[in-house]
Amino acid sequence: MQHRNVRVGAGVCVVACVALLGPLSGRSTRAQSAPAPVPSAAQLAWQRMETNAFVHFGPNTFSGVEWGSGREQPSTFNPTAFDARQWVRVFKQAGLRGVVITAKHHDGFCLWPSKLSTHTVTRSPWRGGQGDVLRELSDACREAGLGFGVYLSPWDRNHPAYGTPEYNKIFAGMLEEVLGQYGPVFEVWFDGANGEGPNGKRQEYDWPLFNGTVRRLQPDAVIFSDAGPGTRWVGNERGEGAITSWSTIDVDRYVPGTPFSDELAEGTPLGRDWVPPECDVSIRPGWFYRPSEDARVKSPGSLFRLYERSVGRNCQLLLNVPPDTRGLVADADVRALTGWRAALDRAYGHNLARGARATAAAGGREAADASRVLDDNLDTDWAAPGGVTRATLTVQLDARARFNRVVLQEAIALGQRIALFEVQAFSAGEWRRIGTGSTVGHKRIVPTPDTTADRVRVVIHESRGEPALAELGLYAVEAR
Ligand code: FUL
Repeated sequence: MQHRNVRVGAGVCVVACVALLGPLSGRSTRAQSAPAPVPSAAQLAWQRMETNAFVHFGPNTFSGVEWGSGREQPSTFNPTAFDARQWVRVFKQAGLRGVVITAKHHDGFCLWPSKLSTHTVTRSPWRGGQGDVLRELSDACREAGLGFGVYLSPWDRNHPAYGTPEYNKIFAGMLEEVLGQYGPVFEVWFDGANGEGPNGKRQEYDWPLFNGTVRRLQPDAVIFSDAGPGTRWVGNERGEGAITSWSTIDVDRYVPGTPFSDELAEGTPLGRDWVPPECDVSIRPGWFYRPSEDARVKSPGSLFRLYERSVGRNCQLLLNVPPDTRGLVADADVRALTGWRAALDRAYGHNLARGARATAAAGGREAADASRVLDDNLDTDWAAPGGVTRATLTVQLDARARFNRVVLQEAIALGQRIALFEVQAFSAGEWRRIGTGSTVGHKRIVPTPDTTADRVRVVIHESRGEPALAELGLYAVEAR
């Protein structure tokens, strides 16, 4: 996603507004008149995947450009040792749960033998023109238990029909090919970029046709575009979510390629539609592999920070790892991913609050079932009693522990509710604030100063409806 953003005045009202205007419950006419949106079962499963691999692969891998012209020879595409199983092995070891591949990038080159284009693998020397990247990758994903997803660029610099109404039917036909023959697809990624410029071809995309085709063939696939409807672009390619991060927007305000992309990171607190943000970012400076960037692969520490600023801010992380000209994940990327996984395991492998005692007070009384936030089960939660939007949840550890991250997870099957909270630790005879936050959502990682305490509490000040927490964790991250 690369847009020339136009800054538009109508930003979203986030927590500052909440704090100024008072509790959300009882204030919002929309909250009163419409039920708050919740994720579909497919979105819920998708959000729990947390980190997935993005794979940019195609003629650009061999030509070294980011945007192919569509005039490149199909013979450009000729990986010498293609092995989708190697990709999947590397991704799985890194903890990534699914793979989204550029089935067709802007150059129009199809990584599967499409009957609707002449710019395809069939015209390449790879596997004697008999190859099908999607077949091999989807098989490898299925064997390894990873999700298989596809990126398709509507913008097509090769197809002769591009710029005519006919193209919409062709693009929908390509979707049918890609979605109909490779088994379940967990995500379909529609790129909003279009660099045609002032004298370029203009194409009015038929989004209802495209989205309808996905729904018909893969009803459980989550559809990505700037505007959703399944997941939305976070509005930057740095891989960073916003500190205030709502899973909701009003879908009808946005289109793919929206000029309002600066609003997408935070979302809309009382938005009508559940469309959580996704952070796409490359492990390298470019989206496609270039040998000259082998020394510029992000370090494990940098990937770790990306994780905390994406997944830890209620976003999905779609990490691009582009295979090289052999058709393999390059050694430098394998090393970075291995180091990243080790860092994540060291930091988040052990919840210091496990086995602790949790109690909650809400609406002036002790509330039951608080232990559910410590049962390591996202399907159980503690919720404040009906009508109560302020609550305090206290965790008593057996012994003092040192930590510097507090991880909260809302029971998002019920919607996203928490809008303002703080975290306190009991030390030197009093409760001290160690962190504050606005939204939580699926996961919120709150960095705190190094703290040693045996009692921690989360004080929820504002919530759109009764707050419901599924999990709470305390973790110690090494200085890096
Ligand atoms: C952008 C594209 O133009 C880039 O090439 C890349 O695919 C990125 C993920 O999205 O819009």
